[in-house]
Amino acid sequence: MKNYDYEKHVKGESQFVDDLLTPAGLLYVHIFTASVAHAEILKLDYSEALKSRGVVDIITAQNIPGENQIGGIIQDEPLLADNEVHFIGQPVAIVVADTVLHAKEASGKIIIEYKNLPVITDPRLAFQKGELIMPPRLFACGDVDNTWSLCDHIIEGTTESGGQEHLYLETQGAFAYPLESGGIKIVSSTQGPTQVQRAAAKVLGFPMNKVEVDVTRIGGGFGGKEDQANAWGAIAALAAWKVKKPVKVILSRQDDMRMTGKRHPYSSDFKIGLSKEGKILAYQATFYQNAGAAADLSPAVLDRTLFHAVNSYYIPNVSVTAISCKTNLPPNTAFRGFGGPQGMFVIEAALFKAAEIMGVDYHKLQELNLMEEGDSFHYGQKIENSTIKRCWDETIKKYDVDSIQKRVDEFNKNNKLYKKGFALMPVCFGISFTNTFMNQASALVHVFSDGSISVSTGAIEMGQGVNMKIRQTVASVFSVNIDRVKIETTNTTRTANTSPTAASAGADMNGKAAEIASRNILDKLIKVACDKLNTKDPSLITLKNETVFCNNKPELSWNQLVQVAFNTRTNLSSHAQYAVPDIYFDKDTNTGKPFAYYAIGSAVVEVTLDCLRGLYEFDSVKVVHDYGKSFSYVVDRGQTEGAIMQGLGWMTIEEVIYNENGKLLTDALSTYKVPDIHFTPKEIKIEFLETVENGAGLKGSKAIGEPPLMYGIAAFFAILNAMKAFNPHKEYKLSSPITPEKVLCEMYSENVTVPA
Ligand code: MTE
Ligand code: LUZ
Ligand code: MOS
Repeated sequence: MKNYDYEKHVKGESQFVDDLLTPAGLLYVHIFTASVAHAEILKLDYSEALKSRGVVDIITAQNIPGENQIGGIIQDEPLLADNEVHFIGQPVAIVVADTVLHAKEASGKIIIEYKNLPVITDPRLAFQKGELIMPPRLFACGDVDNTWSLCDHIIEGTTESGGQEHLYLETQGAFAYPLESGGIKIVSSTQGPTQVQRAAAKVLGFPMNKVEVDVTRIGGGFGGKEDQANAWGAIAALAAWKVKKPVKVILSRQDDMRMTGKRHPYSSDFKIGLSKEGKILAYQATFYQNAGAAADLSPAVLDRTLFHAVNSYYIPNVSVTAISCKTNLPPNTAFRGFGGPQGMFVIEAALFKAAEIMGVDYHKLQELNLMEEGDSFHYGQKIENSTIKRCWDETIKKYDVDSIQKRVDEFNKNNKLYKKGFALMPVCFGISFTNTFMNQASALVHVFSDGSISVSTGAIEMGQGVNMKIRQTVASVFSVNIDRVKIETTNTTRTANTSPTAASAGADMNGKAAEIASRNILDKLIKVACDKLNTKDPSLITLKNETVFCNNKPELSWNQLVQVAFNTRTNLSSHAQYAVPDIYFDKDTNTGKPFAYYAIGSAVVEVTLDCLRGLYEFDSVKVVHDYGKSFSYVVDRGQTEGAIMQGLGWMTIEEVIYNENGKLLTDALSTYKVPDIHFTPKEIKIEFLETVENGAGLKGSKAIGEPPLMYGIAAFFAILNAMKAFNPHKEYKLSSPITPEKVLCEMYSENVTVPA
């Protein structure tokens, strides 16, 4: 099954915010931002800027008619800086002009004076100073304190994991225009139209029904537009309201990189206790999350770190604490995996270190501790229909890990300046928003009198193929050709109170809502067919390949059925809501069943390291993944490959660097390296585990958007293994990303000489 969107992308026909037709008289915005990371604003003078050519208006916090507040979870983030600035790139004033150039020119004439305040960029320092987003969170089970004395091995250590730039191809942006009703319509590049609607309504002091948000598609989000599209939507709306004209704001790539938050960097401490056989008895960790200057989604990201702190392993005694630390950086935000990868990296580092000290293979230690069917996580949820071991065993068998080991050992014996390494990575990722209330979606389906079908849901197409999956779902309910089904733009007037398309649950939840709405209409159509064909037994009526059968005899075409239904005044529209059943979580005890199910799989990654230059190449990434019953093979495969690349990048070459003044040094693609075609592993093999239908997923499938990203974690340990082959006696830092520069510095510190 092809994905229709890919065709449009390749032909350049897909329309992103900056491509859409705009109303006449469009004005443009340039945002004047803070140039220091922490300061009191002593003076803001834009009188000269106002006189600059083409300028229509300049808007500051003082002009906001509603609340100057866009914080989602915690109300701690002004749309425009008021008395203080808290990070470089924080919006201070909105310059509206007839062209982008004129807006930018005027912005340069704004005069601002600051009284500098202390800048904190390090989460541990923020913690010491008591700069927290909220009180620390603790998840625990068993009794860690009384278990250490029973352990044969106790290993402690510290890890670092870096930030990550989303680098969606379409930068952040929106345009807005006043409506006749006095309301505002916003066209936004967002994963969360309802979130943009809510933020804009609050800033304007409007009820939500006066703000309409529409999204055709977005050019990637990766979590970066789950919450952080709100500001630009609200800025466009505020400006459109103030000047009473259509207004567009599109961030340049450099502004986008400077102004928006990224994946949260973490600094973590761990302590792990094992029996002499290698069973993990106790695990303790403290995660210092670098949240940036406001909460944004940090509290939710923090929770997912705690949920996934044990990855796929059974550990009877766990105590994990996470601390959201407030620093003077742009507020960090959702990024594919949403804190899960950060948590998993630490337990993998702990196991890697333990294996090193115990003198056993890292992957043997991983294997020994994998969860068994019916084991519980530290927050109480049992793993049911677990495929953790099956995926792992298949990976070992199918890709012959023993022979990989032999090949790597052999290579390393025969080569001095090149070394190979490999590592495995099991992944178990919970599917559902960890905030239970967010697990709802809705859909509106119309069957038109000519038999064509229109579907509106809360899902945002961001390249992940959700529209394709929903189209397939609706077409299969009606047994019609997929070309009959059109997915409409995502619009808050047609589907209200939606969750952002995130947590990998977009296709599951919106697809199920569309499925329910379609079934409602189908039920009515079957009644119509019964009447028309003079039968009282609806079970005799079946639809197949656009044909209505009665008692297995073809009787009517789809078009005829719809025509009869319309003529008999049958309701051919349905709205349906889907709420994920049987999930709950108690935020006081931190126990419950937060996830509908788990996405599961295993990977093995092989790398070749050039020990003279620090450069590395991935020989292969080989995966066995449980997709449930995949019904969109091309989409699922594409998601897996893309997520793997993003995971590899996060662990290796992508390095977000701020200096001590809070200035982003890696604000362009010349300084921030991302995976490209040359970086791509020479071989990517993906095996779909044959498995049963997953009733909690769409058409028996499993969510796929985020989970494979975490296979990339194996890249870090594969490289570390290659470094160990070069110099077995050195203790390497557990600090990612492990850039080529870091590889060199690590391997050649302490007078290590190149072997002759
Ligand atoms: N794939 C593409 N091409 N572009 C994206 O922005 N975002 C990822 C993933 N795959 C993304 C993507 C993230 S972070 C999530 S949560 C899921 O898609 C969201 O879509 P889904 O819920 O439909 O899987
Ligand atoms: N967003 C969110 C998410 O609000 N809650 C989540 O649990 C989540 N998980 C993954 C990605 N985004
Ligand atoms: Mo994805 S981080 O849930 O948008």
